[in-house]
Amino acid sequence: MDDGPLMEKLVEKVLERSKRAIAKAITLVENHPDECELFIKKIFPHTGHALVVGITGPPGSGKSTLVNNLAIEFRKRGKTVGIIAVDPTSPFSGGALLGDRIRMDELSGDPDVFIRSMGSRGSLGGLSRATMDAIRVLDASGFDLVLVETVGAGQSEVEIVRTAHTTIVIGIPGTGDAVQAIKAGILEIADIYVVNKSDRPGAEEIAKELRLLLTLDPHSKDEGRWQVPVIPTTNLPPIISGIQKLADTILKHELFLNDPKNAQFAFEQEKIRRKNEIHEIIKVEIFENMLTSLIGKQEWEKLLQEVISKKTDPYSAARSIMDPLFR
Ligand SMILES: Nc1nc2c(ncn2[C@@H]2O[C@H](COP(=O)(O)OP(=O)(O)O)[C@@H](O)[C@H]2O)c(=O)[nH]1
Ligand SMILES: [Mg+2]
Repeated sequence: MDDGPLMEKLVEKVLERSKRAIAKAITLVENHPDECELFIKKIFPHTGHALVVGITGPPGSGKSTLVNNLAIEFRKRGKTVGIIAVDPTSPFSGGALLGDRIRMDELSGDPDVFIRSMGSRGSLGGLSRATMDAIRVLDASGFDLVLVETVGAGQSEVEIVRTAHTTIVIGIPGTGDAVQAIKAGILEIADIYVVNKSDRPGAEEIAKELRLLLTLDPHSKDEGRWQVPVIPTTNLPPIISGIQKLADTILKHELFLNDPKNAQFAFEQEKIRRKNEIHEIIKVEIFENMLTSLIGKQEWEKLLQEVISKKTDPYSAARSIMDPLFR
């Protein structure tokens, strides 16, 4: 695509919330970093209206199913919903039951819902950057909410989740999730904690345990501080419960962020998000472009060999590559 009329047309169509154009734009941000840059430049002034909600948790905890039901709930309330599922291991609703699938079809036929999964095709740091840009595309298209499902696997989901205004962390009974979440620092990123599959035994206990752990944070009672709620949910047809409360809580969190009393807090959060994004862009640039211009393939091989044979150490190797930058 050139940067002329075709790109202009795509921008125009994305702003009109054409599903075809949105799909095309997301493919562009995934696969064509050069054109992506110009495209994002053009849509950027139209962004900043959507509430971005990140949903993270271990594989199989019911993220896709929950996102699905949450989208249905928000549609009932007249909100438009964009969904991005970042799950390299399984596509959207991959392991879901037939019932879920039918409901998902119902969703994807709705002109006010857009669903897209993104894989881990992109190289180092590429997926988080592509995800941030995909969120931006949906934001510019005027979706009220953008729900982003990421599989909880450590650092990467923390990165993606930092793009969200509201972060929902999911755990399920009987897996020691609560303790795990704390160990992995996952609880700290939660604005809302969901205990899903609460049709299973032990849900009430884990919810209680989490509420207790949350009060142990010395800042948890600070004035103007958001109190992280723990919400049990069930998404096992025909039993669907806790979703309305979850939707209410998400909107309550949005009100909290928009409250002038919390303007400073919201501003600091926004600063972290934008800084994180700029870092992400620089990181990708450095790895993909600058690194290849600093060191040739053969030099790489030689250097790696030296580290493997312990002739040199990794720090010195990295320094030797970066040296020209600081001279
Ligand atoms: N028992 C029970 N099963 C659920 C619940 N929510 C989802 N599941 C099932 O858990 C499995 C994994 O769900 P999925 O949404 O694909 O999980 P994800 O990998 O986190 O996206 C599917 O078979 C769902 O039907 C729930 O509340 N209770
Ligand atoms: Mg999933």
